[in-house]
Amino acid sequence: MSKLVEHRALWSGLASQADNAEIGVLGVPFDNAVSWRGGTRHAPQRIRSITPHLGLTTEEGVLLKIRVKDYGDVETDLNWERFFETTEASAAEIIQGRHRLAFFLGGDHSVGIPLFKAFAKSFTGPVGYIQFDSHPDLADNFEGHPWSHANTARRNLDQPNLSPAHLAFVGLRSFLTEELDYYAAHPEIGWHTARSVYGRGIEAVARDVIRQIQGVEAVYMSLDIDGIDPSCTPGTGTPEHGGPTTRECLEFLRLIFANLPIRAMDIVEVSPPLDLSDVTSLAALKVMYEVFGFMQEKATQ
Ligand SMILES: [Mn+2]
Repeated sequence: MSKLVEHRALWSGLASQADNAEIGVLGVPFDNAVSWRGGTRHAPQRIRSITPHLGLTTEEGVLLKIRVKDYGDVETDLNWERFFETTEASAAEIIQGRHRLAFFLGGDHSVGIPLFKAFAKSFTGPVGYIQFDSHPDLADNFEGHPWSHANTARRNLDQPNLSPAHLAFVGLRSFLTEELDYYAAHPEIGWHTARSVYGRGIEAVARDVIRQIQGVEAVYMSLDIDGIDPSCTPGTGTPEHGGPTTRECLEFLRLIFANLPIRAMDIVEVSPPLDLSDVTSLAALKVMYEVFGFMQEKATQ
């Protein structure tokens, strides 16, 4: 096989069937929980379809050698509750497997509920949860549902080993009154608005998050693509202007991965039908490949 052809494979040729591959990937193609515009169920396949066209290096020129075991997608199911149960069970297997990092691709943000549930149950000690998002998703009920994509962080707090003191948000700029009330009652939550990122710089914010989330066994990192400014990631159902750039998101993740025990990450709310020239799927992939590089760096330390 010539060098040129080697790259033209899933995950740029990093795909592996090894049970101890460093990264385990699972797609969760579900968008029944969106409040407005959907399409995120197409994201896992769209994102995978681009990977054969990408090179094998990080932005710093590190050649990626890490192995990626792709478990495919959770099978769709018209029964929402059963779908969440299947998602939780599939995620648990990956988190409890021999991978260093479980990587989940949504789907709307509601899929984060069963994913985090599987995560929290996989550890006996306290866990941390970081959400890079324009919205805090702290509503107890949204449009009559406790499981919508506006309830994710609130449902995650139902897990006994996640406390508000180990929950941090970055990029916030859109709120429900109920969410502001919840934060007022729980000021120990890390609450970093988009404006604070702009004013203080992403590094200062990342350092705060690292300082806050200490003493936990493992951390789950959730990236809602609408946390990034829609000038970078327009293909999403509820874009919010005035957010951090993809650059700032990458700088944030670089520090977080270097300093916290991140064991799972998701990217949610990418909607290929609402996208332009695949730039949003490409942003998700940029983030993934850089994260692969961070994990590779950690492995060699
Ligand atoms: Mn959001």
